[in-house]
Amino acid sequence: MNITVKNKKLNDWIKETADMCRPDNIYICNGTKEEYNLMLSKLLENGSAIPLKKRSNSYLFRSDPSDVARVEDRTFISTSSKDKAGPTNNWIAPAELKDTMKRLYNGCMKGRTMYVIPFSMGPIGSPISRIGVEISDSPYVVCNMHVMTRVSSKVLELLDRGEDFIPCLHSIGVPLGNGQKDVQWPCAPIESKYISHFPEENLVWSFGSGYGGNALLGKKCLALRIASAIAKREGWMAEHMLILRLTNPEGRQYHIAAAFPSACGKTNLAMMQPSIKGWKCECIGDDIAWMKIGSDGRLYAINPESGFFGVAPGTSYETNPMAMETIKENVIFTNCALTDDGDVWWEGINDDVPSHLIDWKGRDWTPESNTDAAHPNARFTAPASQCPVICKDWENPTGVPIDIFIFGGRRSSVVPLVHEAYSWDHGVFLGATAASETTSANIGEVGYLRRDPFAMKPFCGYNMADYFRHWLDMGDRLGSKAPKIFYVNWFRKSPDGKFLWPGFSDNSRVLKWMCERVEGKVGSLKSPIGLLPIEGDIDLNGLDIPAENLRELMKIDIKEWRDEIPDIEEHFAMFGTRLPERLKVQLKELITRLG
Ligand code: SAT
Ligand code: MN
Repeated sequence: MNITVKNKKLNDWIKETADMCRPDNIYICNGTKEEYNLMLSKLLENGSAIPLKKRSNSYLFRSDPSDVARVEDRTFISTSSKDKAGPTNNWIAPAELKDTMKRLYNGCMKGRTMYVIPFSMGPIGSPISRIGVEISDSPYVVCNMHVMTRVSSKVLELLDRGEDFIPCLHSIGVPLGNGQKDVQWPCAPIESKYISHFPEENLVWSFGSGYGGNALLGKKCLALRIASAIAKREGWMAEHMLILRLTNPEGRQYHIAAAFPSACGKTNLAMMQPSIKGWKCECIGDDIAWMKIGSDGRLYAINPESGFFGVAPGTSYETNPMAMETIKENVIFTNCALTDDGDVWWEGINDDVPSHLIDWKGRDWTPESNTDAAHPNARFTAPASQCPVICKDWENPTGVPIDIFIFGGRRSSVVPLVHEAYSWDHGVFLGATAASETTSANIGEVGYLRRDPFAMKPFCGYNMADYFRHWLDMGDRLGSKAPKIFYVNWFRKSPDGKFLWPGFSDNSRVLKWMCERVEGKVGSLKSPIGLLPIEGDIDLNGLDIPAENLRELMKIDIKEWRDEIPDIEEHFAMFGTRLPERLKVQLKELITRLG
């Protein structure tokens, strides 16, 4: 071990873990550049990292083809009773799960180094922040954690002074025999992968995967699943939301937090550059918001992360120029394609498709190949500080006061471009019934419609019915200071399968309407599903969109909406008597309005 750790809990945990996993070495991380380079030199040496000639200090990694996304089927919320985890989570009793996993962890780090990564979610030392320590046997994880969280010896100092931390244990699950050569992306087979959470003791155990949220445990595991359970107990919120600041031409600032499922455009919206004159958008976070009620009674949000783990395919100077600027240097790319001149490439990055690439599986690829060159869930890991439109308050420990909540998802039909909730309870109903077509951010079928309440289905660390109740409670506490709630769908398609709305920077038009609703500058039309913009109130200046597209975008087909009801009823029935009465009332009212 390279450093002595004074914090007793940490010291004991390191010892226990080492006894169980039996690594060859233990290394305590300090978050420095030198350390990052040291990890990379190891990764270069064994062929895992491919340096990119075209981007300074940037590297490409190719995962094992079986390890390309989060594994929701293998993700567990292990509470003392199944009921506490609720019907939307996989559950195994803690003793049984720990038993199984201890057998897997036994000797799993042989031939490897065990890295101890002290990190802070949120600015180091801020009262809103939480400390975690990840133990991992993957140098790729160490590098990613450097970018996505604040890894620092200062965190160790806080621990030495007695601060508490959330232990997050990770192993890729591939011990090495004497002299055995490592593979490029070691990981365990799917049936021995486990992403386990013990929210009653603030503990994460992950085994078998090296990819994204399965392995970078500060993100979904700590900052969402564990933090949501803590937030419920302590009266705050941990949400799967981007945070942005919109400034109107008069200089009035609005802060928006928006929840969409993984790979539905949170990063694009968070960095969006408005197409409407005089409006400015700045990014605070693209994935997670922690929110607390401030002394003025308003809700304040921070981004606990310090980097972006964004979906590469589809990212371009057209769709997200600020992301493109963010990823020019110091980036870790995973599962992108490689160009012959040493750059990354992915579907949608630009119009010229190279005549030759190496695809994400390391094979030759030409435009005639009928496979994707980059995996659809290929990612970039980049420091948030490199984003040209990062808000100057993005690390302000007080956070920013939220004016607007947005929910949404991918719906090729039924759901209009935008509607506003009638009330907080109605907004909670909109969040609780949110549905989206699935994406490749999870291993499983892509494109089928599923209810994904608050975009938290994969990330809520306790019974979702109690989570709904928590939202209602927060609304009661916020009262007249509660953010207004809206629901959007950028993804509606025409009957011939084309997107009806241009999206991206033109989404600013919808956000502008929301801000004007907050100010009471514009009215609205009552509809069975919520309040709609009055024709002419959404600023379409400079946008060439056929009138029939707009009509189609805003259309509410009563029959289609009536057809949604049985599915909502079934979704709610899952929660039994735990479902808050106030949501049943909302459903009844919707049914009445639909007539
Ligand atoms: O792999 S992650 O969980 O970090 C990405 C996502 O699903 O949003
Ligand atoms: Mn996410």
